[in-house]
Amino acid sequence: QNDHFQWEKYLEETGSLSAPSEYFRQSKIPPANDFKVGMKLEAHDPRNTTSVCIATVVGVTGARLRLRLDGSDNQNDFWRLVDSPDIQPVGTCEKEGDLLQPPLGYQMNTSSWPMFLLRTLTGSEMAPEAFFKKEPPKPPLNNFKVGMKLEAVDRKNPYLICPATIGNVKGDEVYITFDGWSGAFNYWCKYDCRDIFPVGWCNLTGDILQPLGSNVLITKNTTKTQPPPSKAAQRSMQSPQNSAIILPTHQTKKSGRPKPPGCPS
Ligand code: MLZ
Repeated sequence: QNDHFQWEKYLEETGSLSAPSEYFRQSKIPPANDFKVGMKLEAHDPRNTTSVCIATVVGVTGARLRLRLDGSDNQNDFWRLVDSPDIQPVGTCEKEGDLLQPPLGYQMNTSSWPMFLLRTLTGSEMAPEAFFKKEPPKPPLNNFKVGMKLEAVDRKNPYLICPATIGNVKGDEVYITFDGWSGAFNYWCKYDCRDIFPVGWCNLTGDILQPLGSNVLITKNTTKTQPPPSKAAQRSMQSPQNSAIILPTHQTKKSGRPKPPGCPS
């Protein structure tokens, strides 16, 4: 855990506040992840959300599962929290009188689907009901403020959870920006969206929090007399352009980490 990003120093250096955990639609104590690779479950097809498919756990990361729909390819894996409403035990669909659907991009002839389904489920390990956790309730209001720090899924690289800042707030929506990265990864989402987490989430779940991008803009409060920290933090959130210095992050300090192609700076 220790070579990953450390919030404490960064919050202090930037004079910023983290968004309180009760602002998020996440459990205060992250849910236990008991799933094992190879287990099967039912999942809503992310590309066709009205259909429920059989999925296999192909990875476990923090409180999340890496899922692959049976009968689909390996290029469309997706990640879900263990308390996501998008996943359920095998048998749920049938109990509700629905039919399991082939995933979008089912590679074989549709007529082979019933037999495929039978084969894929026969002898497989089904994830027990107790592994699926209840989705936490929605916080009643959007309390996020511009400048607050958080951890957020990079939707272009959804396996990544990265240090982020609230860049804007409009009604029920928040604008997620990624620290040290150009705007290419930014997105708007609802304040109760399941892709955003309080500072410390990855540390608690064992997921890996990504390092900052290489363009970290540290904005510091330059007033000579040090006001009490909470106020200072508040102020720098309201007027972040007091003074700006570009600090190299630890990954540039290690020097020579080549930038991946197509990586915006
Ligand atoms: N290899 C990818 C990672 C970018 C991750 C950014 N996260 C905010 C890229 O350079 O495009």
